[in-house]
Amino acid sequence: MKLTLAYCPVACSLVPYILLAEAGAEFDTLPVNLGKNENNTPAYLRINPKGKVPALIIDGQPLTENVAIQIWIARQYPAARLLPADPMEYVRAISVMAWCAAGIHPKLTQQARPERYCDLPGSADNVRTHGSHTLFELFEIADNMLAGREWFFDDFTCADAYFYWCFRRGGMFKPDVSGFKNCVAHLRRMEQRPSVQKLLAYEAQVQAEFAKANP
Ligand SMILES: N[C@@H](CCC(=O)N[C@@H](CS)C(=O)NCC(=O)O)C(=O)O
Repeated sequence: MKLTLAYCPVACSLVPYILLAEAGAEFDTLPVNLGKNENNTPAYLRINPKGKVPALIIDGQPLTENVAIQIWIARQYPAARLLPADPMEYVRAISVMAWCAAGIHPKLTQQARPERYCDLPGSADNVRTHGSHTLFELFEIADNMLAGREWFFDDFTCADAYFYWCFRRGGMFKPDVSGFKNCVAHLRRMEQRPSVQKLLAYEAQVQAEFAKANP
């Protein structure tokens, strides 16, 4: 089976990268420079008409939407146990993933692309500040979920990889997220995983390639 992950550094496409690495899958990547709007080229829009990463191309067939891609990886590589075996825990893990996608991600976009939320001149800072309040409320909820736990469930799952991205991305914006101690500890735990170390090395490599191509 041939797998190609459409990927951009720092973006949420790092989640399936980590999970494919966790599963020991063989895959290659299609680097998409969002900063250069490569996600809206005709060639990329044929892969994902929504103009977003990630997309996982499976034997030539693109699969889009992070939650669906993660479930596909978990089901394709059951030995990696990327989702809980217990049916109730399984859907609870999907609940956390859906929350990352539909609850947290839009608040991160509000920080990164405030002009998509309000294009009144001079409104960007207000949009960001307003959004960061909600983002903090969401991180508070996650901090409580992670209290006294290593992972969201008994073992590492897709939900951990997805929340890792959310919290890491949140930390890249102005609001200081260091007060969310359990989230910070979770992030540090994630950074110990070989899959995340592989991702971080790959991310740095692609960032350097992008910088060289577009100095
Ligand atoms: N609903 C999509 C959202 C993906 C998404 O928004 N990806 C961002 C990167 S984190 C993106 O491609 N942004 C490009 C843009 O919006 O122009 C999913 O969950 O896969």
